Parts: sequence; structure tokens; C-alpha cells
Amino acid sequence: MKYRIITHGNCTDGLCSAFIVKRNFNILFNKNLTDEEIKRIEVVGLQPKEVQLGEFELTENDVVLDLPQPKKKVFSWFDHHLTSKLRKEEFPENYYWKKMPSCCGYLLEIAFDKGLEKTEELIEFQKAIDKIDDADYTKKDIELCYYKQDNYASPTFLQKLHMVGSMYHTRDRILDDEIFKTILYLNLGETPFSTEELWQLNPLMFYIAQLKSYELWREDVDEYIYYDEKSKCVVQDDRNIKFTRGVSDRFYAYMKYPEASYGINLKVFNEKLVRVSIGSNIFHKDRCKVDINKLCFVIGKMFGDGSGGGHYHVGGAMVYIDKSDEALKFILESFRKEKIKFHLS
Ligand SMILES: [Mn+2]
Repeated sequence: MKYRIITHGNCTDGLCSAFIVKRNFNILFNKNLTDEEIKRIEVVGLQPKEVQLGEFELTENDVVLDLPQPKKKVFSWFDHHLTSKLRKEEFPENYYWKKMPSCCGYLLEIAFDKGLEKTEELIEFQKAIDKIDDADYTKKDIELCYYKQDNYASPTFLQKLHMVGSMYHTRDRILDDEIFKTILYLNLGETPFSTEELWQLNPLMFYIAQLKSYELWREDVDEYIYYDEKSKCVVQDDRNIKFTRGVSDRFYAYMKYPEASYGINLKVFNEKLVRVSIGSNIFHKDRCKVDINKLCFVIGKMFGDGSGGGHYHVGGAMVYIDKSDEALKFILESFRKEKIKFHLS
């Protein structure tokens, strides 16, 4: 059987999940593949939308990670997004869903159950990826990971994983895809931390550039980001913004407006669609009274082509450009009332 790994592309949890599957393929699936066979397993990065809308041809030999449950039966599927729970029926063999901070952490939990030795390195790795994918940062973590430090002589595990992430978050999508895949075809260590070939690619160089980019971006976004008091929401509307320097710092809204409960970002995706990203204040998730996963699911259906979802505290949806004003109004209204009533159909 020619297996493939289909993972969440250009996402650190997607990368780490594929990494763990490659490293522990035989343990996870009770197989006897050789190292060479495992090394050659093809990795494909997809966006959730491509799976949700069935835009990519999957096969029964695919291992699907950190992505929605495919419409078609695949060899194996692992996910931790709430959206997928809505479709949880009797799962076939090798189908796994659980509400967890990260898909990679979930895979590790399963692998530990199946006999993988719980080493110090794996535990630190699991902590770091859980923190990143669940946006479970403290203010101090954000300062350390999103703002340039004086030196990087002894980075923390969390900083190291951010360095890896910066490698496929340049502004060139083709380059990002290429780097993302390249990492997964290296000679993999136990985790990315001990993958020597990865550190030879100089992640720190990418990371320093990313931190400079965040800085420039924050300067530009400062000009138009605003706080809507009534809905307790920070709005960053990029629909008419032609150009911003650098790359986006998704937590800036809550560093700038600590009083906020929510944040929204609207960005033109293509000639038809606007990408809506919604989150709650990561430092005060307790303030989040609206199920953002549900909200995204609903706005994707009401104002878009039907793709939308995520987690309780954060999510995204695609809406049509000409309906994006309405969508924004609907979202702010939902936050103002702090509840959303709808029929999930
Ligand atoms: Mn994930």
C-alpha cells in the first residue's frame, strides 16, 4: 500500500502532526514499514476548505491530519477541531477525534498509549505545540516569541518551535509550501528540536526576519485597527488595505486593547471571497461567551460558500465579498448580545 500523509498545510500543528506520524508510523498503525519506506511517504499540505468542499482527491491510503473529516473513507484520520465533532458518528478503524489543544499532542497521547516511550524531549515538544495551537500564551510568552529579543543564545522550546514556524510563514506561498514539505522529508529526529538537518537550514535567520516583519506590520496596522466598545471587539478590516509591510501578528489586537473580549479580521482572499478570522482575547478566554466555532460555521453558510469552523475560542470562515459587510454586522451583533441563536442544518 502506498500511504500518503495529508496534513494541514503551512500550519505548525500540521507540520508537527505529520512529523509525529512519520516518526511513529509503525507504532500508530501497527505496521512493519522500513525506515526507507516511511521516509518516502508523500506529504501533502491542504487547507481545511479543500477537504470540507472535497476539492482534493483523497484515496483510501491517506492519513489525514489536523483537517476536517473527509467525505470519503480514508485509511486514517486524526483531528481535534470542534467542527469535526458535528460529524462524529460511528468511527471506522483508525479514525480519531478528541477535543485536545493540538492534533500533534493528541497523536503523541495515542502513540504513548501504544507504547512510545515518554521522553523529556517529547514532553517539552508536546507542551510547546499545545501552547501554540491552542493559543494558550501568557503575555510573557508573547513578548518572548513575537517581539525581538536581545539575543538567542539559549532559546526556550517555545521560541525554537516559533523559529521552525517562521520558515514557512514568509510572504511567498510557493516558497512556504516548498519549505514545509522539505522539512518533512529530512532525516527526522525524535522531534523537530533534535532534527539536525532542520537546524542546518538556519531557522533563526527566518525567525529574525519574521520578528522584524511583525514590527513593521504592527506600525502599519496601528493606523486603522479599532476597538468597538459595544461589542468588545477589536476590528482589523483589511478589505480596502492595498498594502501593509511585514507579516501579521495575530495577537497584537489583544496586546494593544487588553480590555477587548474578541477580535475580527477581514481580508480579501480572491476575487469572490473574503476570509473572516475571529478570535477571543487569548489572555482572557474567560470573557468569551460566544461559541466561535459555531459562529464561523453559521456565517460560512449564511454569507459564503459553506466553509467555516474552528475551535470554541477561535475560528474562520469564507464569505462572499458582496456579503462581507453584512457578515461583519452579524458578528458584531452576536458579540453585543453575547449569544447566537441559529439552527444548524
Ligand atoms: Mn491543530
